[in-house]
Amino acid sequence: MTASDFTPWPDELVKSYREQGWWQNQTLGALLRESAQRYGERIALVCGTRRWSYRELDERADQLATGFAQLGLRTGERLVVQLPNIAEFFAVCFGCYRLGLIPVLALPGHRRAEIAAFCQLAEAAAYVIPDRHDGYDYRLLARETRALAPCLRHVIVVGAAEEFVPLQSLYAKPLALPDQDPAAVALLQLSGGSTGTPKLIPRTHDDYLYSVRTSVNICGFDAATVYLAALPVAHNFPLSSPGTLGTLYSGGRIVLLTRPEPDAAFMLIAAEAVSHLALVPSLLLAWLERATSLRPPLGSLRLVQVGGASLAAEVAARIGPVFGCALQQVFGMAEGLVTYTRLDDDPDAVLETQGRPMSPGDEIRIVDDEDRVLADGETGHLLTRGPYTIRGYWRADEHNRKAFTVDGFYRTGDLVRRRADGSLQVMGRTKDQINRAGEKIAAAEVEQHLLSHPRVRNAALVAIPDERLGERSCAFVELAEPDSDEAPARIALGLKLHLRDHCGLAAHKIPDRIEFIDRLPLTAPGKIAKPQLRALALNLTR
Ligand code: J2J
Repeated sequence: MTASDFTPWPDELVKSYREQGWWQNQTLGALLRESAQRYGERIALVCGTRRWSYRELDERADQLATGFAQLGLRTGERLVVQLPNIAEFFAVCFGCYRLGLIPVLALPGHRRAEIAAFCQLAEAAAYVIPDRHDGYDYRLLARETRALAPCLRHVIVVGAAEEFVPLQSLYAKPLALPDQDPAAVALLQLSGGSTGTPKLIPRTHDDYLYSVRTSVNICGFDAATVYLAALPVAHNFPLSSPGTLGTLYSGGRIVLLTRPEPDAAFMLIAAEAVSHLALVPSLLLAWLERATSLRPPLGSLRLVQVGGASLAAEVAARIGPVFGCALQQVFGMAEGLVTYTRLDDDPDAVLETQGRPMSPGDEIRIVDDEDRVLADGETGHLLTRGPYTIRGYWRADEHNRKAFTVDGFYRTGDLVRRRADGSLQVMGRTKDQINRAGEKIAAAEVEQHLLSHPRVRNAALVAIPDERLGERSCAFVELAEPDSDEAPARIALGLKLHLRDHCGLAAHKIPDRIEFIDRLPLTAPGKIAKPQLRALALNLTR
């Protein structure tokens, strides 16, 4: 790895994080080994009709690590892993950790544009996919990606592999593997992003495990926890806050939900006696509505965590009466910082705030536009650093100079205020992003793709508030030849197809609405006036 792959914490902080026992010199591979020794035959994973014990998951990880090595993959190399909520996700990831391969955690919804970019940026040596999922054939995507990313030496398929390598063939008789370095990068998370190119987030074993263990303590996970993984398992929230890793650390059981439909979820909750789950607000809303009419038996539920996007207090207040369990608000980011409301907080704090940072090592600065620290109660930019917040994105030196202060604080792009009790409230954001049902869309990325269409002279993407999704996207487009006879709806459809088929963008990034405009409004320095466009979009939908 080169220096800019990963920006280390300063030496004196590393020393202090170790002295305080925050970083414990353990790898993710070792965490599973320890849990397997402790919990052996207990069930770790439920995936459809399959049940894997801790011992079985541990063995599969060793077998795959060996299989990966025999395929010629080497410690420090990257694999783009794009798997849905299936047991193999865990076998593959732990196989990677054991060999020191670095998984790039892509989401099932990503398509050619995203996957090719991840492969190129990470110089990935392999790409792991399911054969099909949710009606989509990932082998087609693999063929397209291969042509764009010559660094890929292998495509590994869960299921029918066709010309690729079947994952099944990689479960090899385990050979002894060298111990991995806990200070090394364990995995690459995806950033929500606000620029035209995706950013990868290097998380080390030390820092990630610290966040998992601390989350476990705050959220009360233990060996009796049955965690329903309803969100995509690769996402930072269900992976580490405390999520599936927290469950495996605690000796609990992970129940995998392949698609987050409420009816299937309610059946699984009842059948497996699920106690904990994590949702984004849009899913929560859909589940609450369905549960209100269906009245499913949800007596096993103890805690529903909600995060990833703003949760309205009225919606939050319905969780207790409808689900019969407690709520925890979670404000987090794949870059690091996670805040939680505590299980013993006043109801007011739980309903109205996004909680407090999980670690005493989290430093929070709320500042004005000139980086001057603001008083409690004032809304400002949230900056943070600490024992599990990255100091730099993967291979992004130039962007890092903007995204981090010189003293290493990460500029989150979120606007927050702090109450006297220390709880944070998320008030908005400054990053040019759309938070659609918890999925982050970088406006610049979609705008660039729109601009690649010959009919588009200029384009801007903004968020419109949406009752169900939280936000949806609206693209304002200036046409090169605005006087065409073609119906606007047809041109809009053409642009959407261009984004999907020509650019290969994930479905959630295709604008929900496209509006044509003669001239995009500009600010004095000549930048597109997005606040004006947001107001315009709001008016159009009224
Ligand atoms: C408002 N905005 C929120 C919240 C995140 C736990 C929980 C969530 C994420 C996550 C995560 C919010 N209210 N409660 O990684 O471990 C917005 C903010 C934030 C961005 C990060 C975790 N919770 N957000 O959502 O990397 O804008 O992580 O900066 O996907 O989501 O997005 P992401």
